[in-house]
Amino acid sequence: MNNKMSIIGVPMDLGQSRRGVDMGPSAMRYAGAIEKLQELNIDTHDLGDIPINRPDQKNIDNDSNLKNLEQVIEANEKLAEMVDQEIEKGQFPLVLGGDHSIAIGSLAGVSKHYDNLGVIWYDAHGDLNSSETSPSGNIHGMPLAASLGIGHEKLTNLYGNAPKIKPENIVIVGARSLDPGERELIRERGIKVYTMHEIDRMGMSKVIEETIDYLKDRTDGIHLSLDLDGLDPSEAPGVGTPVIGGITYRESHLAMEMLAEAEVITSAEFVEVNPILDDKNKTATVAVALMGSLFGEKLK
Ligand code: HAR
Ligand code: MN
Ligand code: MN
Ligand code: MN
Repeated sequence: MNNKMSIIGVPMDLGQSRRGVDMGPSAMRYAGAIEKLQELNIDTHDLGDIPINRPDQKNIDNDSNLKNLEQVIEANEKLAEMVDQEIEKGQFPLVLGGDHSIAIGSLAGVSKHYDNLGVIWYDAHGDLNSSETSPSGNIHGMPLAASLGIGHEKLTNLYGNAPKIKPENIVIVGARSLDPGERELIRERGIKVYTMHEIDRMGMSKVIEETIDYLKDRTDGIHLSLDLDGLDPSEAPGVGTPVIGGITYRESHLAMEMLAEAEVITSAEFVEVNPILDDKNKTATVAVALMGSLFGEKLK
């Protein structure tokens, strides 16, 4: 793996409706993210947090029903530019969220550098809604769709023309809460999904083995987008939209170790950590432990 890493914090909570996820980057730093990476001899540069402009009142776009659209766009443009620049300098970008709407910016920036960017979407949700299919108007339920070129034009064409990624280069792991429109899209576009059912039946080891095999040949880089709500709420309670029956810490730990061994991940983000809803910063601590595994703790 690239041994030079840039950390970018995105204290964003405008892509959903529960306050506190904007403190996710602080919570992960407090849980020792930077020290963990430095212990692994990774040359780590913490670039701090991207400034987020808050709307001064409740802010729902009239035409599209999207919440905080302008602010989400503005922050994601800054993030995309930063991620793009860091890769240009030869750095591995590690983005700390913030709600999952920030994946729009991460993927927009990363995708500038790859013709066939792969994406592992580790999440209880598909995040494949558009303004038409979204039950909530929350943009954190839309980043994967937006990156595929589906949804509001200002989101799909953010920092470069749509699409940023191709449906056949995506693997979703851990899904257990998919809206009807998301299911349809998965079927229509042939997106590969390992739901909790497959993880139960096959085991995480086989799931990740297949994921790596599937993505390795067809992609020239792989972005890991890890939503902490992919894990079970008993082990990662500090998330805004918990769904029971999730991935265990041990399974996640194994998944990260296997990705580290395969040396396939070229950029990553850890999102949806909400310390206000957490139990003594447990979820950020889990996130930092998983970063350790992903960035080679076992191999050193
Ligand atoms: N699918 C629902 C929606 O679109 C809930 C999405 C919740 N999303 C996240 N990110 N927490 O995965 O509103
Ligand atoms: Mn340095
Ligand atoms: Mn998500
Ligand atoms: Mn989720």
